[in-house]
Amino acid sequence: EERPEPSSPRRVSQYACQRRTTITNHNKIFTDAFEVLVEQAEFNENEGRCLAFMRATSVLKSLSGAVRCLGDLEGLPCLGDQTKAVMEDILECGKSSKVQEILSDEKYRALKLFTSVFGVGRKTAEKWYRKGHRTFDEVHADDTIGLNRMQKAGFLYYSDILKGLSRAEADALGRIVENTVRKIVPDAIVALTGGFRRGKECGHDVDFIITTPALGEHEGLLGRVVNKFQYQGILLYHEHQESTFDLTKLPSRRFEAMDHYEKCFLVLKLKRGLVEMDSQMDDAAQRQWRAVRVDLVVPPITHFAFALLGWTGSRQFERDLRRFAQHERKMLLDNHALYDKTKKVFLSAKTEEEIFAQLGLEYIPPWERNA
Ligand code: DCP
Ligand code: MG
Repeated sequence: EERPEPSSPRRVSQYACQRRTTITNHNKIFTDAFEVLVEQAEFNENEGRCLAFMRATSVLKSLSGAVRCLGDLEGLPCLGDQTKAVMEDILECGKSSKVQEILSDEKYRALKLFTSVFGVGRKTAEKWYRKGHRTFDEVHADDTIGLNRMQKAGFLYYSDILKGLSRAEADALGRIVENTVRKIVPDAIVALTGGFRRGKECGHDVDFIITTPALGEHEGLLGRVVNKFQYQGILLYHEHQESTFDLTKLPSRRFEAMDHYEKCFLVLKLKRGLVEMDSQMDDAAQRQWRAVRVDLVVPPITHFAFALLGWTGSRQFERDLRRFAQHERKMLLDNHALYDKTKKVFLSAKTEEEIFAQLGLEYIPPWERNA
């Protein structure tokens, strides 16, 4: 197997799943700017532009040093004229005029604000903007707008949720989730996934995959876990989605489609004192708890590795795993399964390592998937 020299940027793969990307980003000045452009393209439903800037962002995150001039980009994939023009601006003036323009754009600012609410997606934000709203006060004052349960919780716990969680808080939650689950099924598996599994220091939520070694024992588990949270007085909000899992279905081509496992989107009370108190005490900090977002996903044990791989992310790493599978291997991959289109068979796997091996990819550990 060919293994590119770490110092040579000339053999960087166009696929994020063939690059090693730690949380250390030497090119934040560029990737922060690109992330604004990605978001703007998303709001405008410009898929091509969105993808171009996402891929460029991801390539820059994988580099072992800062880009100091456009010449440093020679040989790197996914960096087209548009991305280079933005980078040139930043190299010359310290910032991009295009990005500055977007950051002060009225529509961008309103959509960015609205989508920062848990339960408010691009479409809802757009609807509110079209009604002429620019602030939360205007949204709340409009009685033609009906908020769903999730959005109500989103506004109720807005500042707590926006603040996200630290590593220490995620670990404290992990202990709570694990203790609760193990009271029901003593040998249950509770695996931290998402950004914290990749080694991130903070995140917008904590994601867990829960399953049981005995097939079938996972059924009904999630409902009982949520009941226990309620009983403990820490359940602030939950949306339970039943499994729509179908073993005969082929892996979905569409990345953004949610998977079919039983899952629960939660807002839980995290008691203070489990982790260090904040030094500055604002209103919310006077309380003895704060609201945090938690996602629990429950696949059957037979599909644990696929669920874990799919939920570990990053989003770009997942996108490129699927793209690699399809274009380089004629295989379909999603959070449930891997299907070989040539042999017309499902390829099973017990571990992430096995999935990488089935794809003919060098194994990339979670902390190097921050693409
Ligand atoms: N995921 C997915 N399909 C979706 C949503 C998420 O495959 N429709 C995967 C990719 C994500 C992971 O799940 O990396 C966790 O999703 P999060 O939104 O929680 O993202 P992160 O945990 O990576 O970041 P953070 O929570 O810090 O924002
Ligand atoms: Mg997460």
